Amino acid sequence: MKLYYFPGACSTAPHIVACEAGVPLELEKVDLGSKRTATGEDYMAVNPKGYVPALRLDDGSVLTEVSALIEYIADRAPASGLIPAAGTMERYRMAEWIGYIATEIHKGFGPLWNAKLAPEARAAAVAALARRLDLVEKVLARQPFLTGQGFSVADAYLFTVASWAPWVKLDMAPWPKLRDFLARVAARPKVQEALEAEGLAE
Ligand SMILES: N[C@@H](CCC(=O)N[C@@H](CS)C(=O)NCC(=O)O)C(=O)O
Repeated sequence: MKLYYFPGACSTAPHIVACEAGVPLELEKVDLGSKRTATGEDYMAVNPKGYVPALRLDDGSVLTEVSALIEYIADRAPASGLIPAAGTMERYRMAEWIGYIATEIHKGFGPLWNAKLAPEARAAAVAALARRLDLVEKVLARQPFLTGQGFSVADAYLFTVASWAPWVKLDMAPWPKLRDFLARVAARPKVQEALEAEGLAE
């Protein structure tokens, strides 16, 4: 399988899941401006949506959307415990978190990447995102990971998007448990492996 990625973008979530699951991945970096890949492929032909991530499967087909990729990769290694079995209530709880992270937190960061955003619009975007992070903070106050005691695909996704805070100048002081979570996840050897492969390790 080949993951089309950009360092530190949301494509890092499926990359972390693959490292944690022990699922081998080939990596191909995408220039999001020119829409060309490192080997010169036309990325729009790979993924007409034009954004990362995309996963080229072994049969040549392409799967897109972070939420689909993290489930697909984790399901290749069920013994890793990164995702509950399909059809169980635990799996729907995981889907609940993945949906929340994708639509409320990942996309909640979106406006903050716009350096030309008017101050009032930025304040409104920060306030909306803060409400979403407040809920995460409450959960992480009672358990180390989103779904309980073990690291899961949802944690890989949350780690990836919440790590954008310094890039968009979001002050994380209101969420100390989330900050602890980020440090705890960053210290995981397989997370370091993914970050190093993307040229992001500290
Ligand atoms: N709904 C998509 C969103 C993907 C997304 O936002 N990708 C960003 C990086 S985190 C991107 O590639 N942006 C560049 C662009 O849209 O041209 C998913 O979940 O995969």
